[in-house]
Amino acid sequence: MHQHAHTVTWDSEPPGASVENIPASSNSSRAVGFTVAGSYEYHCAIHAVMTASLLVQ
Ligand SMILES: [Cu+2]
Repeated sequence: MHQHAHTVTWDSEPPGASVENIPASSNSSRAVGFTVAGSYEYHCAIHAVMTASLLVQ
């Protein structure tokens, strides 16, 4: 089986938020609590084309 490692590396977070980056890992899950509303942008540090945003309301 072939597993790819990825990261969650934040590019921007709402003022007051400080969610930690998630280091390279594969086939894993993580529970993250978001307590500050707003838009969070992130990418994978290994694969620059992997970008996403997350809206906390
Ligand atoms: Cu990746």
